Amino acid sequence: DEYDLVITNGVCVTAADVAPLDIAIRDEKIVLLAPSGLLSKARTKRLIDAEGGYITPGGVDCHVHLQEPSMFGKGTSADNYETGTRSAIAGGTTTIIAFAPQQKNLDSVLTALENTHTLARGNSYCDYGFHVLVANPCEKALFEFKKLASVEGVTSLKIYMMYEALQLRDNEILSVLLAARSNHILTMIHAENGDVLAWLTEKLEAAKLFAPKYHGHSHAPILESEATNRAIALSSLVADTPILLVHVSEPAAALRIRAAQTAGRPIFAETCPQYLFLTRDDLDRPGFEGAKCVCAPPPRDADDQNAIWLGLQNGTFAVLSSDHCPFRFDDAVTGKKTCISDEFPVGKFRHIPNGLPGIETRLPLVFSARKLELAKFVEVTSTNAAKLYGLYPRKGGILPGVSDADLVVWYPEGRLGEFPLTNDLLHHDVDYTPYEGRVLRNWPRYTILRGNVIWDRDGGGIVSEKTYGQFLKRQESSLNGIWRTVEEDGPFDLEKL
Ligand code: DUC
Ligand code: ZN
Ligand code: ZN
Repeated sequence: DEYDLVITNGVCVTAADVAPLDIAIRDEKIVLLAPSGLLSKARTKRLIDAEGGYITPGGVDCHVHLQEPSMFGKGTSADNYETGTRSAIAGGTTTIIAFAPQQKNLDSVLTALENTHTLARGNSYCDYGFHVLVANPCEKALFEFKKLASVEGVTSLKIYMMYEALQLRDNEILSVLLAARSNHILTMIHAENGDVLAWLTEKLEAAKLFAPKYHGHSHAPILESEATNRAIALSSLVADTPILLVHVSEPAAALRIRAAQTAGRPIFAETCPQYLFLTRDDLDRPGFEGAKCVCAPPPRDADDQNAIWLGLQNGTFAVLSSDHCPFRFDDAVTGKKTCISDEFPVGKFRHIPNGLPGIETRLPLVFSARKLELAKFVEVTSTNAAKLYGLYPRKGGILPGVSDADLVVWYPEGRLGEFPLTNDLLHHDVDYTPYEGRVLRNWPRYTILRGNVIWDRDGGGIVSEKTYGQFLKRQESSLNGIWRTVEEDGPFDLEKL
């Protein structure tokens, strides 16, 4: 009855409680919680003294793009499974859910999934699951949803309402929603109006407005609020099938989501650090540097940031994910952020790949900002993500006998003082962070995955292997019993419309 690991003198934070507790771990699981100090003399292979620091469940980052083809067809996103998950664990994230992208010219989502398994297998420092990205909802692909959920453990998918290469029309969205509904698959939606984007982009270019900051103009807030409203309406037509609006950036969309939630509808939402820490001014950095902050939706205004913080505090947003989707600023390969070329000597905003690195900085930035109660911080960065995507209580909690021993031990508050975030602290394969110079106050001291220390900041950094991460087959979503309420509504019925 020796333990594998005991953590003593820490303050445990869950989505429900903050309490000084010792934690005992055996066979990859949390097996016992005890009053603080009680286990400091227990028989154990390894003892960690948290010295009064906080201990949180390992981060669950449920929106991650690794080694994905760029949305504009050239090159791929910068991090592969090895470098992306290395970066994840150094920032306290022990589980990711990444995308298995289907292209329009592929009629199978199972093939897309198998291709992505090949990229990830044996290459992941953290545990991982997949969402499929559905770009071609043909009959065959929709038929495969059943196997996806019941055999493959993939219980969520993402669709886009923009990007030529990925955009679905409303009729296609309805077909996806219906097939997802009958298989209890959660549909994530990138809600921006692609046609309005194309129109605005043409207008801006006609006026010779090419600089990175015009990316922000082309993605006006109305694109997002309109598409969000439409997505919610389409879900209602298909008997209120649950949807999740990803990366919500602006208050009109958040208000629409909040209203649907208040009406009891199964509408869920996510936001990301870029909408809390960047503004449109960051798109207007000198030279071409604004490209470093080009993502979709784009960073908005300071007032909008406040509305997004509020939406986290009041529960409008169930989850805070990274949307890690990096492209190198300057690099020989295609897909770089500096899209200046012989062909486009001024580097037009429409060619800047959309997406930012953020898998490693998500937890330290938000933890250091001190704008969320600690329990809320854990809820939106770990527990709710696990519940929403069918991983709870194995992930996202610290239930003895049930939860994997996935933990972050933070430094005692004040130990690190205030220090600037710089890209050379990070472990991704990206030549910049959009948050260069931001003030941090803490960082994961140890990251523990299934009872093994995998990140030891003062003792070697990454102290694990890229073969340690395991694929996670997921159950259907359990957040707020979302599929229970759908059952009560009965099946989709044309006669009811
Ligand atoms: N949407 C994402 O979810 N990630 C990166 C780019 C995008 O548009
Ligand atoms: Zn998106
Ligand atoms: Zn994304």
